[in-house]
Amino acid sequence: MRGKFITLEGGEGAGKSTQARLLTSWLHDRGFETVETREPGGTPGADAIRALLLDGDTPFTPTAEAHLFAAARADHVETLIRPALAAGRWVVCDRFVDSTLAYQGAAGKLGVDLVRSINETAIGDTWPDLTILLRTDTDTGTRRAIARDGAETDRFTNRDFAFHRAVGKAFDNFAEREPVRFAVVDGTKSIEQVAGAIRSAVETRLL
Ligand code: Z5A
Repeated sequence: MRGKFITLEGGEGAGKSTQARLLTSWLHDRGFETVETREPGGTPGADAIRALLLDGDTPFTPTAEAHLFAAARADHVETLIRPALAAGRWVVCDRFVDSTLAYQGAAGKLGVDLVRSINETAIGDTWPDLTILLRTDTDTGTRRAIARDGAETDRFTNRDFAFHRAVGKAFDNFAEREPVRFAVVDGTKSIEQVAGAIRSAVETRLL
């Protein structure tokens, strides 16, 4: 039987990596075979593109940037996510296409429709069964990221507050439009409270 595909979305410092780890371990304890992964990245090819996108100084046009995220995603979906699901594994992914729709599409001004069409061949029919949106305000997310990383930033962390607010608003819109795929969780609560809310969403929607 095909496994389930769960993605975690939200702004910077929302707690996605922390919750991806906790959810994967909870699913594993319940007897599911699991794969924990993240975007951009997750395969050697996609990780090489991640380095270009996040760590490198090379400038890209917005359209080129959106295509690079989609190229990394195509490699990730074809070589890791789709085979894992076909083998019955549950895949937990820290960020996926909704991040590109929010960052490059809505906040980056390319537009959600164009970015969606750029991603169509990369994703095919491999859309998430459940997307957990961790809602936090920009201040909380930034404070957490700074407490963790200090002054270290990447190309996206460097954008201004208005950009990050637009990202948050875009995620809210996506969740409103697709209430069956999205579960919205208050990411400002404690790590354990957030983990509990995510487990409830998974139990209600997928088990
Ligand atoms: N990006 C894009 O533009 N387009 C795309 O298509 C994709 C990505 C896929 C990826 O950066 C950047 O790429 C991202 C968007 C862009 N940039 N931004 N902004 P990344 O992979 O390096 O990082 P990130 O995805 O933004 O995640 P993050 O900053 O690492 O945050 P997080 O995973 O959501 O949070 P965390 O690491 O789990 O937690 C952060 C800290 O807070 C940590 O010390 C935790 O212990 C703490 N924490 C977590 N939860 C809590 C709670 N509940 N209470 C208190 N403290 C907490």
